Amino acid sequence: MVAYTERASRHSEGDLAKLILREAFQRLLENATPDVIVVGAGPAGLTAAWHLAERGFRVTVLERGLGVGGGMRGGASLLPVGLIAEGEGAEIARRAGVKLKQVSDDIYAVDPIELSVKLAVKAVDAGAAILPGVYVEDLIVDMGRPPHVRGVVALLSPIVEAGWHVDPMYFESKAVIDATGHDADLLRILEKRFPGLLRVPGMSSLSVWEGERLVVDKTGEVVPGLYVAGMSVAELHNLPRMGPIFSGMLVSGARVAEIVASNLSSRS
Ligand code: 48F
Repeated sequence: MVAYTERASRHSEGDLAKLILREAFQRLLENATPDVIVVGAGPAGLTAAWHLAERGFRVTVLERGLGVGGGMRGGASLLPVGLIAEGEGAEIARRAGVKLKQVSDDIYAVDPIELSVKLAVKAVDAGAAILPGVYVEDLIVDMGRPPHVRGVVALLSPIVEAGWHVDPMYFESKAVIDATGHDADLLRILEKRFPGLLRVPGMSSLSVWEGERLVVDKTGEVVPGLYVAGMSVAELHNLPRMGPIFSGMLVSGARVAEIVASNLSSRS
């Protein structure tokens, strides 16, 4: 056996704690007031974060879980495969360096874990920060009809799970993207807080190609400052679900990034 001979650092455990605290607070400070907050690190949220960060926007992704990839990680009913149709979604996956295995003339199979982590790597390499274990439970709004969304209110997920009453933290930004998937949490918060403003009827039954097309078509701004991408779009517009085919999620993420970028540039 080879001995591990690396010299022990002169820093005590207390020193290490201070280094961690200083760096963590520095990182939180840098990410509390980004240009764009993306809520949810599923395929739509990660793609949006990547495409916005690539355009030079400061992006913070808040994810209530510990990992990235959202619902995509489980593939097709825990079978380790996701599908991607030829076109813009496949092009986005290729740009992320994901291996696409052609399984028919215009359909590819992908490893959902590879797709999850490579989208996250693209987002992080482009400069986005992904903060795990952060549960968004409310919005910051300028009251009005419609309200103008200026950020989110968040708690650490274990606090929410424990059911404790602890006051939350704020994250402020110029744009917020609801990429929370089937939860459509931010839309449901608006529905509850502003009665009559919008309705979130939930998605419709499965119809793959219709769902893929419409989820991209309906991606966009819901009220000033709040945008929607991925399966939240289907929940808002009662669109068909599509199961473990992820092209529409990637394209919806790219589309919302385009819309946010164009609005922020024209409104600044
Ligand atoms: O569910 P999710 O993967 O949403 P998506 O990006 O993609 C949907 C597909 O995975 C698949 C599908 C395609 O046919 O139907 O399901 O639209 O990712 C949503 C992420 O948001 C997180 C959640 O943990 C998941 O990782 N999330 C949900 N609510 C909150 C949240 C919240 N309130 N605060 C923070 N994160």
